[in-house]
Amino acid sequence: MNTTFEKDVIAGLTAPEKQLSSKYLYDANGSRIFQEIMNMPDYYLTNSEFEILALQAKQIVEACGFNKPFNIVELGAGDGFKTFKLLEHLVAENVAFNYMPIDISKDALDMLSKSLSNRLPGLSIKPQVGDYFEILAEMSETATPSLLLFLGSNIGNYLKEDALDLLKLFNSTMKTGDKLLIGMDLKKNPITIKNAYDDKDGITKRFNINLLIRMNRELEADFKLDDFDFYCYYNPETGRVKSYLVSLKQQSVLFKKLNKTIHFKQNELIWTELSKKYSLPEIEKLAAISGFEIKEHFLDCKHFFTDSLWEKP
Ligand code: AVI
Repeated sequence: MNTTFEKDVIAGLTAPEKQLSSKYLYDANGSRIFQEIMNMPDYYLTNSEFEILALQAKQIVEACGFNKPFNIVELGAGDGFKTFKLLEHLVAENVAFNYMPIDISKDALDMLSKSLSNRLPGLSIKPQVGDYFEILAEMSETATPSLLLFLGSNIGNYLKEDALDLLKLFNSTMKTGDKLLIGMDLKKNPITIKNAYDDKDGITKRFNINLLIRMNRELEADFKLDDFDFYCYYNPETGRVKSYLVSLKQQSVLFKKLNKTIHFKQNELIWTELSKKYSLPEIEKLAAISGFEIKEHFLDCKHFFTDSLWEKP
């Protein structure tokens, strides 16, 4: 029986236009490289969202308007670095809430819980290991109001229909009056966006090439790393950054574990990632068709990024 990864790799690399899902970029090594990306000065998304949460925590919490204890449920919490500012504000103001980070990685949640308990001893933290939807579905049965956090422009990595399905699924697990704070990267000077993804130090290239290393290790493939390069472009008309691996020559790659050989033409592409940038009217449309009402957009001072607060009516 093939694993989902194996099935997805076979389907993606035998399709007429080769592609691999960006979720596979995040093995342990890929997650470390992504941390490096988040620290690059040109990857403005990190600082923009950090600024929003650091400077507007009070306004965000007020706009939620909860008048009894509530849960803050973070989807894909990661290292919780940005969320810290929001949590710090709430603890300092003696607001009654539980912080429930959800992640599939128990290790990531253990590290996050430990560091948060040290830095914010007053915080009530209830980590939830597992699948978003199982946990959200369980929580929809309690009467406690919830603020869902889906930060970091993660929604931008989903194809249009998948993003809509995901938002509708969030909506279906939420109670009337629950809120969703969703981080979305905004359309802006295309050069600024290009520089965030096509970095001169080649960190984003390493992030993509790591997927070949992962397939070599987990699927016993024999990708020659030097025979592939990285390419990405931003289309300001669609707001889409598309990232690719490029086969530099005609070549065949053997996947020993799958008993399969995949052929590549010279300059053939493997599409690895979509990073969608939005305008505010596009965000408003997306909220409406997924069943939400927008309470407020919280933007950074450069208007690069928004954490938008949506309500389930
Ligand atoms: C995780 N995600 C929001 C990042 C993005 O900006 O699309 C992943 C990334 N890919 C290349 N750089 C960063």
